[in-house]
Amino acid sequence: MKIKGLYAIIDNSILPSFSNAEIAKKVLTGGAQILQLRGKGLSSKELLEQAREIRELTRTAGAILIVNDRADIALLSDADGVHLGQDDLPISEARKILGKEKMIGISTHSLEQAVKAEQEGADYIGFGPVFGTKTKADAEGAKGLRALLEVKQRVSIPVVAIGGINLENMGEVIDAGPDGAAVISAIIKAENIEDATRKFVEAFSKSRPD
Ligand code: 3NM
Repeated sequence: MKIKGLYAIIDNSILPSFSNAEIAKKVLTGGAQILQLRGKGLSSKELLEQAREIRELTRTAGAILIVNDRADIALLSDADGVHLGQDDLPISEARKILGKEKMIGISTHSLEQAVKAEQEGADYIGFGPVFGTKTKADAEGAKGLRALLEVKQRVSIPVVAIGGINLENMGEVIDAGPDGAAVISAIIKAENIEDATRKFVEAFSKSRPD
């Protein structure tokens, strides 16, 4: 299982007319192979139920499922891993819950954090926000493509670019060399979620045919 290509983040707080499972079905239909369930504001019970439902969908599709923030929910839903923020459980503590088999990713916002995450045993990092974004209320200022390139050159674990990525800027993001690109609003707010997903997946597969 590799973190590579489109990393679709499922968060129906920005599209409440659909459930997270419904959005997951759409992005899977569009060909996404990595999904993260981001359940900010959900109760633990709701998040676990949703994670289990989306686990079944991703298993059938042969896709990776990562749970945002919650190592306990990742374990209980048998997801493939957890994605941590800088203020969540430290990687070493999350590892005690998840063991070596599950993936641990962490959001980073500087070269220092990226290097530290690798030293601490992260399986992959998110880096951003590359561009300005309104999706994350407490996001830092845009870091830009040059910073992304620098991070990619300095760490050997997979780097997933995040923040303000859309179909217009996807090409230049890919040129900066990340292993993956995480997208929320440009997929979930698209008129046709399946089509938008497909275009992101294709943008990667055209530039990185392997
Ligand atoms: N994390 P969109 S930016 C969840 O910088 C998140 O770590 C970020 O949403 C970080 O694709 C971000 O709609 C929001 O810009 C990404």
